[in-house]
Amino acid sequence: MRYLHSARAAFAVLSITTLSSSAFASAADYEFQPVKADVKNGGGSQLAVRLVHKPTGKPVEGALLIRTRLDMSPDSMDEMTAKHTATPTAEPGVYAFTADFTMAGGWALKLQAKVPGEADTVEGTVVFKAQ
Ligand SMILES: [Cu+2]
Repeated sequence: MRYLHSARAAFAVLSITTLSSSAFASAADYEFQPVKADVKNGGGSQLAVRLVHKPTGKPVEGALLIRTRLDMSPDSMDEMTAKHTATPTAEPGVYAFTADFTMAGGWALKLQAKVPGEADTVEGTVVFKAQ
């Protein structure tokens, strides 16, 4: 009975490993890129990222951004965050934000998104320079 239990546990671990490695491969096909890495410092600054499907090079429309964070980790200030809100854009595959920067320097926009036809969450980090 004990043997049976551990065998089942081993099988479960194996299944999870297989599942996550194949899932990682497909979510890794997507990349967030800066539209323009240099942005204006201060309040009401505009920033935008393009989501690209790397194998085809095509912009990805209709992604649902489930979590975003804008912080100064590129300048070793991980705890320094900036308020930002999503801004509508007409350009396909482009996701724009209005941000209130409080300091000049490097800012990382960290994104988690659900992409149509992709089961796994797509993650990315885009670095901007506010000046
Ligand atoms: Cu700072």
